[in-house]
Amino acid sequence: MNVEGIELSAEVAAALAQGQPVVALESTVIAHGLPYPVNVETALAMEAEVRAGGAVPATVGVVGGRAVVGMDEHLITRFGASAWRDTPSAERDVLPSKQTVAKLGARDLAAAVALGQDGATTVGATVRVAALVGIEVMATGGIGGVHRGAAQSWDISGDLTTLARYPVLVVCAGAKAILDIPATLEWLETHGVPVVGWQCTEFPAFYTARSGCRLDFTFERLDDLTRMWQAERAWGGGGVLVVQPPPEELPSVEVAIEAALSRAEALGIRGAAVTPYLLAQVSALTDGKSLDANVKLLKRNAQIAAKIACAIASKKRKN
Ligand code: PSU
Ligand code: MN
Repeated sequence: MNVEGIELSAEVAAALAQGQPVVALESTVIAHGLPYPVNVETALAMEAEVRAGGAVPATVGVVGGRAVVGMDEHLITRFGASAWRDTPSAERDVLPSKQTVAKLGARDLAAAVALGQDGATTVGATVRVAALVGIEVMATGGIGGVHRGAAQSWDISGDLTTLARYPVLVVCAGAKAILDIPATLEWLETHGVPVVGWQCTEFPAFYTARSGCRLDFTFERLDDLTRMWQAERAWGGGGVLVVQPPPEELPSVEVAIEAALSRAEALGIRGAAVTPYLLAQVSALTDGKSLDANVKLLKRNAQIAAKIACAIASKKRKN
């Protein structure tokens, strides 16, 4: 599909034209969610997982005012290197670029395009671009959600509203407990976004399999999940959230989360800066243990997303 302002890599364009499976990947996790150089390695490892699963990866970002679908290694490295502020100083000195790359939610895309800017796309922005070009599946680590204290701050991630609006199936490990998970699930229910478990019965809390929130539906077989997706499409629904637990659990992150939240509060951090700040703090406070868990679950989600994309594509070919 040709959309003004969106540039598909040759590989992604060919795959979409031929009805081959494609998995969209976000770039905010690269530029704002993980430190350099782990972010670049992880982004490339996710792409490798998607390929190993038989699908084509499409990392999305805005470059010079054009949304690129299918960023190459050079671009991914440039975005990753922009996270230099979160990077240990020894690494910082040898980075190829010290330019910062903005964090773009779905609502920021048009302005970034008009002003010719660079920006990393959040889950929400990636979903919006994916839907425009006909990519049905996306993988990420955790989605944004309703923040703790949202009753006062009104801080609810644009990821949720975008998911309610655009038809993309997003695979994630739930949401981090820096968020109010029950409130996030209530929001998704109100706005009609199905949340289903891939081989799990509880909504995962990113670092742990358990959040205390039970899911209404569990899928054990790809075929069933594909039929659910097709029904959602046929019946005019929007996005679907597919959750699976992290491959390795990191217990007792709650202390780090509480500390991160109170620091953010004391520093008066607001808006788009809140999530990246909390992510970096939790990582620092857990001695990088959270980083390792984070990388593993990102790769695992990419793996499952590839399988789902392949199942959807092959079902379409049969119809
Ligand atoms: N949660 C994570 N890691 C991340 C993000 C969220 O565990 O990297 C990023 C994603 O890009 C997500 C964005 O879409 O943060 C949400 O930001 P906000 O809460 O400002 O909407
Ligand atoms: Mn927010």
